[in-house]
Amino acid sequence: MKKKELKIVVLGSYNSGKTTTLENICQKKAKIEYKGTTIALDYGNTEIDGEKVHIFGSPGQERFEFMRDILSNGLDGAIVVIDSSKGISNVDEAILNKLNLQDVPYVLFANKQDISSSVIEHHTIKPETPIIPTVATSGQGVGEGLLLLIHIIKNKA
Ligand SMILES: Nc1nc2c(ncn2[C@@H]2O[C@H](COP(=O)(O)OP(=O)(O)O)[C@@H](O)[C@H]2O)c(=O)[nH]1
Ligand SMILES: [Mg+2]
Repeated sequence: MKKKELKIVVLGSYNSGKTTTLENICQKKAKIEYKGTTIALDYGNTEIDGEKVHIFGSPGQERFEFMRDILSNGLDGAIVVIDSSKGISNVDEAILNKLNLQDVPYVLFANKQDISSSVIEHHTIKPETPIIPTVATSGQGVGEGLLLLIHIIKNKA
């Protein structure tokens, strides 16, 4: 089935760089934050190859799992933003397990490469999962990573 619009959700731990990533991708955006931390959602959209891409950013704290579930309803793909200096957290592990079960196309952004370039390895990461080194604050890798995800979504459809 072909759809004209895509829904992508940005997932990951608290402070990994999800909001910054979304801000870098989207020309238009809105965020709901309390003291600089996402408490409900970020939203933005962009157009790629004439196609509208809706991007939802989720809160990363454990207690907001319900919000991640709401935002993940009907998603076409996901970006999991990892803080490379911290590695895979419990929240990341839960997110990856869920995505693997749902068979949702996703890419990992190994973010904060400017402060840590350590390789991310974890048993929940499948060998075929693309890991894109990013610096969300400068935008490095972010656009390419999104294009790759969209490419994977299209090839699956
Ligand atoms: N050094 C560095 N800091 C980053 C990067 N991406 C995000 N940050 C910072 O990390 C903090 C958390 O970012 P934010 O996007 O709010 O994280 P979120 O909780 O996942 O939405 C902010 O101070 C950002 O400026 C990065 O690539 N490198
Ligand atoms: Mg945020």
